[in-house]
Amino acid sequence: MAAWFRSCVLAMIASTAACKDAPPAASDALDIDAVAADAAIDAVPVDAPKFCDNETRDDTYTPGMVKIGANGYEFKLISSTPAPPQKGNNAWVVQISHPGPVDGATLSVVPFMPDHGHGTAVVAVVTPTTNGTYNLSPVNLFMTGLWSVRINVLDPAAGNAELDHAAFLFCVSS
Ligand SMILES: [Cu+2]
Repeated sequence: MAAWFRSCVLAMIASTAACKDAPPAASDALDIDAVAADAAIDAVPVDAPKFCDNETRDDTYTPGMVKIGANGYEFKLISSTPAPPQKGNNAWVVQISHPGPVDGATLSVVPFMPDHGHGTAVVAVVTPTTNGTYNLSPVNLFMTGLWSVRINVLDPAAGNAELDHAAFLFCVSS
Protein backbone atom coordinates (compact mmCIF):
# COMPACT_ATOMS: atom_id res chain seq x y z
CA MET A 1 0.00 0.00 0.00
CA ALA A 2 1.24 3.42 -0.77
CA ALA A 3 2.68 5.12 2.25
CA TRP A 4 0.57 8.21 1.72
CA PHE A 5 -2.61 6.13 1.73
CA ARG A 6 -1.55 4.42 4.91
CA SER A 7 -0.86 7.77 6.47
CA CYS A 8 -4.23 8.95 5.23
CA VAL A 9 -5.98 6.06 6.95
CA LEU A 10 -3.98 6.67 10.06
CA ALA A 11 -5.13 10.27 9.99
CA MET A 12 -8.76 9.21 9.63
CA ILE A 13 -8.44 6.87 12.58
CA ALA A 14 -6.82 9.52 14.67
CA SER A 15 -9.42 12.10 13.66
CA THR A 16 -6.68 14.61 13.96
CA ALA A 17 -6.60 15.82 10.40
CA ALA A 18 -8.76 15.90 7.35
CA CYS A 19 -7.90 13.25 4.82
CA LYS A 20 -6.73 15.09 1.77
CA ASP A 21 -5.35 14.06 -1.58
CA ALA A 22 -1.88 15.09 -0.57
CA PRO A 23 0.03 12.99 1.93
CA PRO A 24 -0.59 14.32 5.43
CA ALA A 25 2.23 15.34 7.64
CA ALA A 26 3.89 12.49 9.45
CA SER A 27 3.00 14.10 12.76
CA ASP A 28 -0.66 13.34 12.08
CA ALA A 29 -0.01 9.66 12.70
CA LEU A 30 2.40 9.77 15.60
CA ASP A 31 -0.01 8.43 18.19
CA ILE A 32 -1.42 5.57 16.15
CA ASP A 33 -0.06 2.10 16.52
CA ALA A 34 0.91 0.65 13.15
CA VAL A 35 -0.52 -2.77 13.96
CA ALA A 36 -3.87 -1.28 14.86
CA ALA A 37 -3.85 0.65 11.62
CA ASP A 38 -3.15 -2.46 9.59
CA ALA A 39 -5.95 -4.29 11.35
CA ALA A 40 -8.36 -1.45 10.76
CA ILE A 41 -7.46 -1.37 7.09
CA ASP A 42 -8.02 -5.11 6.78
CA ALA A 43 -11.13 -5.04 8.98
CA VAL A 44 -9.56 -7.65 11.24
CA PRO A 45 -9.89 -7.35 15.02
CA VAL A 46 -6.57 -6.17 16.40
CA ASP A 47 -6.17 -8.87 19.00
CA ALA A 48 -7.89 -11.79 17.31
CA PRO A 49 -5.80 -14.81 18.37
CA LYS A 50 -4.57 -17.15 15.70
CA PHE A 51 -3.96 -20.82 16.33
CA CYS A 52 -0.36 -20.54 15.16
CA ASP A 53 0.56 -17.47 17.22
CA ASN A 54 2.45 -19.54 19.78
CA GLU A 55 3.86 -22.16 17.43
CA THR A 56 7.65 -22.16 17.53
CA ARG A 57 8.49 -25.33 15.61
CA ASP A 58 7.42 -24.04 12.22
CA ASP A 59 9.52 -22.46 9.50
CA THR A 60 9.01 -18.88 8.44
CA TYR A 61 7.91 -18.97 4.83
CA THR A 62 10.13 -17.09 2.44
CA PRO A 63 10.04 -17.52 -1.33
CA GLY A 64 13.19 -19.41 -2.29
CA MET A 65 13.75 -20.91 1.16
CA VAL A 66 16.12 -23.85 1.08
CA LYS A 67 16.44 -27.16 2.92
CA ILE A 68 19.40 -29.45 2.48
CA GLY A 69 18.80 -33.18 2.72
CA ALA A 70 21.11 -35.55 4.59
CA ASN A 71 22.51 -36.77 1.27
CA GLY A 72 23.21 -33.32 -0.10
CA TYR A 73 20.17 -32.69 -2.25
CA GLU A 74 18.99 -29.09 -2.12
CA PHE A 75 15.25 -28.48 -1.89
CA LYS A 76 14.31 -24.93 -2.74
CA LEU A 77 10.74 -23.83 -2.21
CA ILE A 78 10.55 -21.33 -5.03
CA SER A 79 6.99 -20.33 -4.20
CA SER A 80 3.76 -21.27 -2.53
CA THR A 81 0.37 -20.14 -3.74
CA PRO A 82 -1.16 -18.87 -1.56
CA ALA A 83 1.81 -17.51 0.36
CA PRO A 84 2.52 -18.25 3.09
CA PRO A 85 0.95 -21.72 2.87
CA GLN A 86 -2.57 -21.77 4.20
CA LYS A 87 -5.21 -24.19 5.33
CA GLY A 88 -6.55 -26.07 2.35
CA ASN A 89 -4.93 -26.65 -1.01
CA ASN A 90 -1.67 -24.97 -1.90
CA ALA A 91 0.36 -25.00 -5.11
CA TRP A 92 4.10 -25.22 -4.63
CA VAL A 93 7.01 -24.81 -6.99
CA VAL A 94 10.21 -26.51 -5.87
CA GLN A 95 13.64 -26.76 -7.40
CA ILE A 96 15.82 -29.79 -6.75
CA SER A 97 19.60 -29.48 -7.07
CA HIS A 98 22.45 -31.92 -6.47
CA PRO A 99 24.48 -29.78 -6.83
CA GLY A 100 23.14 -28.57 -10.17
CA PRO A 101 19.43 -28.60 -11.06
CA VAL A 102 18.09 -32.17 -11.23
CA ASP A 103 15.68 -32.79 -14.07
CA GLY A 104 13.83 -36.06 -14.47
CA ALA A 105 13.66 -36.77 -10.74
CA THR A 106 10.88 -38.82 -9.24
CA LEU A 107 9.40 -36.91 -6.31
CA SER A 108 6.78 -37.76 -3.74
CA VAL A 109 5.12 -35.29 -1.40
CA VAL A 110 3.99 -36.30 2.08
CA PRO A 111 2.11 -33.77 4.21
CA PHE A 112 1.89 -34.95 7.83
CA MET A 113 0.61 -33.50 11.09
CA PRO A 114 3.13 -34.56 13.74
CA ASP A 115 0.87 -33.58 16.62
CA HIS A 116 -2.01 -35.67 15.31
CA GLY A 117 -0.20 -38.55 13.64
CA HIS A 118 -1.95 -38.29 10.31
CA GLY A 119 -1.42 -37.11 6.81
CA THR A 120 -3.82 -36.36 4.03
CA ALA A 121 -5.56 -38.61 1.54
CA VAL A 122 -5.09 -35.99 -1.16
CA VAL A 123 -2.05 -36.83 -3.26
CA ALA A 124 -0.06 -33.96 -4.72
CA VAL A 125 0.50 -34.23 -8.45
CA VAL A 126 4.13 -33.64 -9.39
CA THR A 127 4.63 -31.90 -12.72
CA PRO A 128 8.19 -31.30 -13.88
CA THR A 129 8.99 -28.12 -15.74
CA THR A 130 12.58 -27.10 -16.51
CA ASN A 131 15.84 -26.39 -14.71
CA GLY A 132 15.16 -28.88 -11.92
CA THR A 133 11.83 -27.30 -11.15
CA TYR A 134 8.63 -29.13 -10.28
CA ASN A 135 5.09 -28.04 -9.62
CA LEU A 136 3.45 -29.77 -6.64
CA SER A 137 -0.30 -29.43 -6.45
CA PRO A 138 -2.37 -29.69 -4.45
CA VAL A 139 -0.31 -29.63 -1.28
CA ASN A 140 -3.29 -30.36 0.91
CA LEU A 141 -3.14 -28.96 4.46
CA PHE A 142 -6.73 -29.52 5.38
CA MET A 143 -6.55 -29.03 9.15
CA THR A 144 -5.52 -26.13 11.34
CA GLY A 145 -2.19 -26.80 13.03
CA LEU A 146 1.42 -27.74 12.35
CA TRP A 147 2.19 -29.60 9.13
CA SER A 148 5.41 -31.20 7.98
CA VAL A 149 5.53 -31.37 4.21
CA ARG A 150 8.18 -33.90 3.34
CA ILE A 151 9.50 -34.04 -0.20
CA ASN A 152 11.24 -37.25 -1.18
CA VAL A 153 13.56 -37.77 -4.13
CA LEU A 154 13.15 -41.37 -5.23
CA ASP A 155 15.19 -43.65 -7.46
CA PRO A 156 12.88 -45.48 -9.85
CA ALA A 157 15.79 -47.67 -10.96
CA ALA A 158 15.95 -49.06 -7.41
CA GLY A 159 12.30 -49.67 -6.63
CA ASN A 160 11.75 -46.03 -5.71
CA ALA A 161 14.30 -46.19 -2.95
CA GLU A 162 14.75 -42.81 -1.32
CA LEU A 163 17.77 -40.81 -2.47
CA ASP A 164 17.12 -37.94 -0.09
CA HIS A 165 14.36 -35.92 1.53
CA ALA A 166 13.63 -32.66 3.27
CA ALA A 167 10.64 -31.37 5.20
CA PHE A 168 9.14 -27.90 5.32
CA LEU A 169 7.25 -27.12 8.52
CA PHE A 170 4.30 -24.75 8.34
CA CYS A 171 1.53 -23.98 10.79
CA VAL A 172 -1.77 -23.05 9.19
CA SER A 173 -4.39 -21.12 11.12
CA SER A 174 -6.97 -20.56 8.47
CU1 LIG B 1 -4.68 -33.06 12.25
